[in-house]
Amino acid sequence: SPHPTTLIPYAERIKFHTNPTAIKILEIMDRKKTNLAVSVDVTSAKEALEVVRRVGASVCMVKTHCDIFEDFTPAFTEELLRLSKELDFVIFEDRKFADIGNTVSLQYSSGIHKISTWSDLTNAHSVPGPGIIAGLSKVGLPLGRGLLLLGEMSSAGSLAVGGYTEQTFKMAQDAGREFVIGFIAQNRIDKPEKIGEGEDYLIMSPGVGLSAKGDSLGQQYRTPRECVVESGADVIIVGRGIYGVEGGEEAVKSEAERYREAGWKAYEERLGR
Ligand code: BMP
Repeated sequence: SPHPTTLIPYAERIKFHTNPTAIKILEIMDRKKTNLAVSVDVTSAKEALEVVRRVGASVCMVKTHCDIFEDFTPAFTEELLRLSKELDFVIFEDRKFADIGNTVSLQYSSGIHKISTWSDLTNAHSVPGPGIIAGLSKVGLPLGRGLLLLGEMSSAGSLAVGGYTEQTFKMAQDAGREFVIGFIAQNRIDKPEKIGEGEDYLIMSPGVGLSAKGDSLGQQYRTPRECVVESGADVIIVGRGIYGVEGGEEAVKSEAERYREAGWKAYEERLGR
């Protein structure tokens, strides 16, 4: 039987959250009719902004790896922030923090990237234990930011399975939902028997492709329908499937729309509409 959370429309899940970023994501998804996040993993910040201008209207979220950009400057984040307001999306820096609390608090707030100053959402591995959540929360919570834990990964041979995944879920649950708003995962790792009434988590799944099955480096793709209907994901994350499409700027824009439509159609199917 389907996971109870997956039977509730995005807009009706807003009331289960206090974190401003979680609320903003659900509001945008409902308003723009999109559960699509685009990952702009290009090495030029200038090019990344061009992709964002093309796809921004189709997505609820833009995901970055800011350490990939050869030309990263504060001007990039200023423009990304401006676009996030103009085109109505949330910014997710996919930093995958993985160190002790003190170190991650510095990595989050400082250095060249100052991630906490511009990114609504970021994520962390559970490997170091709950101190990683405390360290990031110290910086991010006063700014209204949100955090996802990596409960599972899309790549072949991932060690984030079984007991690791279960304990990651428990770590998030123990931390409370003020700051940890959900998971990067391939399934609903918030098992119905483990959650209470109104305990709502956002499950975001990367490894999504409508044509390719994977790449040569372990990535594995599923379709939007497999993610949203069969596995109950709330957000689908697409990178190369969108920005890597051949045919130039217009093709990137229409591919984003194609994924948005596929993701939304799957969402409506799971609601029984
Ligand atoms: P692509 O759709 O091009 O394969 O990109 C997937 C994106 O999602 C990459 O930015 C990658 O870092 C990220 N990702 C992933 O692929 N699998 C995971 O389990 C977690 C991720 O963050």
